[in-house]
Amino acid sequence: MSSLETLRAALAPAGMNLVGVVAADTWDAHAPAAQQTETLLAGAKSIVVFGNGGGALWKSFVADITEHTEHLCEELHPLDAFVRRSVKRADAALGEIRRRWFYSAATETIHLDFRKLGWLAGLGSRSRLGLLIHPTYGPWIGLRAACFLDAPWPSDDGLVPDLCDGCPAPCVKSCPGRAFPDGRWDVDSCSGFKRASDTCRSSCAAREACPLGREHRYPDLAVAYHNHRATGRSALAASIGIAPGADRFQGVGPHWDDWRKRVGIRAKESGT
Ligand code: B12
Ligand code: SF4
Ligand code: SF4
Repeated sequence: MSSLETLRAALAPAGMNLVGVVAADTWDAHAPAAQQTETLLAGAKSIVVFGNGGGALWKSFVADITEHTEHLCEELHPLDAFVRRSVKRADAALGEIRRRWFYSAATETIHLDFRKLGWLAGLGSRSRLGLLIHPTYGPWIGLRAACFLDAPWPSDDGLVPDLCDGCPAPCVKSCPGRAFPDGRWDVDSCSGFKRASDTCRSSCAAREACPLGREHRYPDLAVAYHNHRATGRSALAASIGIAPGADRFQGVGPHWDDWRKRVGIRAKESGT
């Protein structure tokens, strides 16, 4: 088995079932200097990108926190921590290859543009929703980790064609927050609405309206967890029998505005 296959097999049980490879030159041609391979891992030849399609990651995560309740109670961002532990375990598959891992968590100090990375890795197309959407899983995918490697792994052929092409855009019509002022998702309109109203607390009507990958929608608890960290997290804790008060981070809110400040939103549109 190649190192890629071994790594893929090691991360699949954690629910990271989407894998794509980008050639270093391709990434460098699309990335700002601070995110190019020369800066992040000089000599890197390829980048492998891991994501999750549908509820597989959530299922593995819930199994893990059910068995080890401290993985929920003691972590500020338990799902991100689960991803990191899973990657650390799988990393041995890379043997002596020089590499550097990056994560998509909002608390990272280096924010790779994971949607762009996923797109270049052939994991989906850009969408009106602002999310990368996948031919099978639609908007129900997450991008989790990427590894810059000093190894020329074969990259995936071609980009996924525009999956919004020809769609009557129910996402736009169903958004109560008018967050698509020019027909595409706008972060300020969306976060402004979320600040002013609780309507989108447990789910995003625009994401729910996309016809692609409906059967792969995340479980309700996962949707709630991603949409509102405080209420979603308490519902998750209750569902696995964690007593109220046992979770050190119960009540931690969604931090939308904090995250945006941290990553210096908005980066200039690259047009790619
Ligand atoms: C900060 C952050 C936020 C902030 C700000 C969002 C934003 N627009 O940047 C807030 C808190 C508001 C937020 C909200 C959400 N986020 Co968010 N967020 C991030 C984070 C941590 C950093 C994003 C970043 O660096 N932004 C700075 C620059 C890059 O942003 P930008 O200028 O808006 O981005 C433009 C470029 O990407 C450019 N672009 C250039 N080339 C290409 C190519 C493609 C294919 C695409 C799509 C875009 C693109 O167009 C973009 C849009 O104008 C990323 C993880 C990561 N490291 O990428 C997750 C991430 C983007 N978020 C994600 C998700 C799922 C969400 C939410 C749905 C939350 C939820 N409930 O689950 C919402 C709604 C997002 C939406 N509709 O786009 C996913 C997206 C997965 C996917 N399928 O695309 C990511 C990748 C995290 C993950 N674990 O998968 N998020
Ligand atoms: S979270 Fe609400 S306001 Fe934002 S895009 Fe979704 S439906 Fe619209
Ligand atoms: S509903 Fe249609 S336009 Fe909107 S994101 Fe899905 S495919 Fe694209």
